[in-house]
Amino acid sequence: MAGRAPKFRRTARRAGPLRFAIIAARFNERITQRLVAGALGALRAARLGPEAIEVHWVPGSFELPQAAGHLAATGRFAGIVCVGVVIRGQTPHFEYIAREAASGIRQVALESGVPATFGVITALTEEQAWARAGGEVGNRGEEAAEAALQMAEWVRSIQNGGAAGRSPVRLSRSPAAERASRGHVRLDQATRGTRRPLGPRSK
Ligand code: DLZ
Repeated sequence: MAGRAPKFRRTARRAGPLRFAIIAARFNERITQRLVAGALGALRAARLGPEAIEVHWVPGSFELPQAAGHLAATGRFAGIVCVGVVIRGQTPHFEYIAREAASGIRQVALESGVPATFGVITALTEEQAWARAGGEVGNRGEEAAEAALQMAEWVRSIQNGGAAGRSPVRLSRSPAAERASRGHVRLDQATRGTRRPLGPRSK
């Protein structure tokens, strides 16, 4: 299935002092480079300068969530764009890596409160991957960066009293995630002592 991400109206947006990270998986690096270029293009089009963008490389897509977790915990980023290329091989390895990358990135976003977006191509062939890395089906890196920009702006708008927030939807973060984002402490420090121990619940 090949879908097109919605185009964002660039003129209506000011990115301000927000900082963004791009995390890129080295596996299938030649294709990933195109995703990084797409993501950088989208962030620069939002008038973010080099000082507001960091690019970090990890070995493979499996490592993307780990790196995203570390970067989110620094409290330095308004959004994190994860890019990688997973191509089906002859074993189910592909499924594990793709699933772990997707669910891990989602988990980081939900637990940290920092938007982390999924710019990972999951393709059956290398040809399909190139088509989604700036070919005829778009650029998943660019799309993920656009999504991170939109989410970061939306998060900022609701934190500023909802001035731009006509939407009735409100995400409530856990007190721990709130402390982590405000005080720049690591989420595991913020949650220390607040978690219910594992095991059967007593009544
Ligand atoms: C091992 C592996 C394989 C087989 N395929 C891919 C792939 O298609 N895309 C990708 O990004 N990474 C792949 N990897 C590497 C894993 O993501 C990971 O780096 C290693 O399993 C080490 O944890």
